[in-house]
Amino acid sequence: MREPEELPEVPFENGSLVIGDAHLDVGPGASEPAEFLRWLAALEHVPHLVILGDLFDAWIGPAQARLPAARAVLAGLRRLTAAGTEVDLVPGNRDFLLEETFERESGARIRPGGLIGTLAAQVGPVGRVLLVHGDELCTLDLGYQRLKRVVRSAPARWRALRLPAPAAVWAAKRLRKASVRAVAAKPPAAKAQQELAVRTLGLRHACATLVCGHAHVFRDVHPSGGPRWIVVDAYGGARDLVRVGPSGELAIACSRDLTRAGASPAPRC
Ligand SMILES: [Mn+2]
Repeated sequence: MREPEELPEVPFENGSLVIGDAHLDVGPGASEPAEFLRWLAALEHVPHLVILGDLFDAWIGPAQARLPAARAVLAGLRRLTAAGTEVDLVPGNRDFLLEETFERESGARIRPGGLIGTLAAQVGPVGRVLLVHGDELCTLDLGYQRLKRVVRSAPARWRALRLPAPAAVWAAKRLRKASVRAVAAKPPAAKAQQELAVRTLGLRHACATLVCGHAHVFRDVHPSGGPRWIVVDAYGGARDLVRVGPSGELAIACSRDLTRAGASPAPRC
């Protein structure tokens, strides 16, 4: 799937939720991510759930969907969408190979490049929330942005989606190791998300708020001349959730606090 210039707009109703970076291990031999599945199962009256990418620590293509842990997550999402929750997923740098098999089996929609949530109670840019994974904000990391263009190009995707499962698993591990080595070798400034990129994206899409993940460290700031910029913690962190309120306000929360009493062990936050 190509990343479109124009992003889709979806109504962001009262009670809509945003999470990111769960990094679920759904590889061969992985057990079902029980805590995440319990959390999904406990969601009630949620009109919309947006997952800001890196839901999976790696996704190798359609073969992944046949592994037991992946099937359990697909089934969990399917129960949620069947119960009436719209689920949108922005692919991250770890799971950019998510494709139609995932959509068909989960009922979720993949939104390459992100989407815009529109708040009913607000007009103009104030009523528009830009939702992206967040790796596109690391604009000083030229090597990474170049690699991203090549790896996500149509020919590379075509090859990756047709690899037999063992070859794909092997390739995913190799890529992951190379990426860990490359990331460790970079100075922190080169890996950081850039305010200039936040301002540029906010202006391009006329959005007064940008919500992303990828950095795994919460932030809620208002750069001058730019949109309000929220980075959610990786799923499981203390501030890993954005919830839309009745007047279109965005509240920062913790995913555990939404879980019904008794549905999960003592809350971690
Ligand atoms: Mn990421």
